[in-house]
Amino acid sequence: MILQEIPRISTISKEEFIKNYFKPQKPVVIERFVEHWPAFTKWNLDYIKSIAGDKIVPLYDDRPVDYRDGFNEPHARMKMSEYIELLKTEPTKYRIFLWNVLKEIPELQKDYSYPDFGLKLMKGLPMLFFGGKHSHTFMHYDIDLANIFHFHFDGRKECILFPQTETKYLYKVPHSLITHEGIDFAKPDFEQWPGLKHVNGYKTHLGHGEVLYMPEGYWHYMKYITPGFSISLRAIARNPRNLGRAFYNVLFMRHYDNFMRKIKGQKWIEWKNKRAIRNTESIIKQGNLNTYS
Ligand SMILES: O=C(O)CCC(=O)C(=O)O
Repeated sequence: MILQEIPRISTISKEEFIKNYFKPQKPVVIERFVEHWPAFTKWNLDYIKSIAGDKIVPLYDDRPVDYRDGFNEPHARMKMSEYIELLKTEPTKYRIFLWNVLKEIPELQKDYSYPDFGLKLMKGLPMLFFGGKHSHTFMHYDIDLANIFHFHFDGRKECILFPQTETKYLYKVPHSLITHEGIDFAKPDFEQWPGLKHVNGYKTHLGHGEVLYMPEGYWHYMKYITPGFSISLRAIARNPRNLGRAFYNVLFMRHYDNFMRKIKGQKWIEWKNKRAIRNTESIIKQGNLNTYS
């Protein structure tokens, strides 16, 4: 597995962004892009607690997928004030995932603006993510294969990314957007998951006020080094193939997966996990691969 550092720049014009990162579909971290946003000085966990402490929030942990859970269904709920106290006092696996700012804390809109990167951002979908020390996401990509601008606040977060070209080595679970849930991408076991020896990706650590650009359909794994939160702004996929896959995922794939969970139960999840292993193993058997570690 090769993980090259994602390039970092202080700030960028839209012309440079389009030429150097959007067109070649390469990730980048922009370190000082939001220093003029009120959010840069205001946004921390205490501030969120003071304006949204009474909200009941949906929480996700890293438990294996269970057929009884619907697609993206939360594992627990808690008052935001209790959740933030938990984040600040002890490591917790609970994360908030895809929480719509406009609907849930509209007041936060005063603190940021939609940057002009030369792409049309989807203004109705600014999403918030929170996590406690050491909590992490599955390695996944987003259902709409969008271009994602991920702004981080009040903490440090490790990010590992792979382009879609690496999917064949990643033990992708069919009819889903995740890799096999047994893999720990922070410390991969190459004996158990030999496909990962051949994979070529990117890594970075995001700090307060930094923005990570993730190109269309990029796989991403995020691990919170310290408690913190992020907001993602997104622009629709431009590559017609990615756009087609986005429509397929939204209109067909997730409903088919839910339907199969209902009729086949846990056997469906087990079959998908086995299939993920079989697919990558057959790529390895075909040979002629780069080996990085
Ligand atoms: O940071 C997280 O908790 C997940 C972020 C994510 O998956 C996204 O921005 O699409």
